[in-house]
Amino acid sequence: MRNFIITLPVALVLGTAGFAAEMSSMDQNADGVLSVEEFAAGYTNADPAVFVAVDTNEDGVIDPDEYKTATEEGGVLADK
Ligand SMILES: [Ca+2]
Ligand SMILES: [Ca+2]
Repeated sequence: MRNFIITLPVALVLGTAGFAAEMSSMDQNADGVLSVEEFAAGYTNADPAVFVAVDTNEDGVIDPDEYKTATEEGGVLADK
């Protein structure tokens, strides 16, 4: 009897890992969210208004969901 290996969608897995690594590299105090200072250090050319635009629930920090939305296609941080 053969064993069948189910191939995971590799691109999706790698994309998720890349996003998490990128955010954790900016999360200097490792609390899982980006403060305005951490964001500014990671995006030195970003206008302060961009932080406000990314922080959609207006709690003063960028959480992983907000960061992911902002960096996806069409988001404020998406590469055009
Ligand atoms: Ca942080
Ligand atoms: Ca937020």
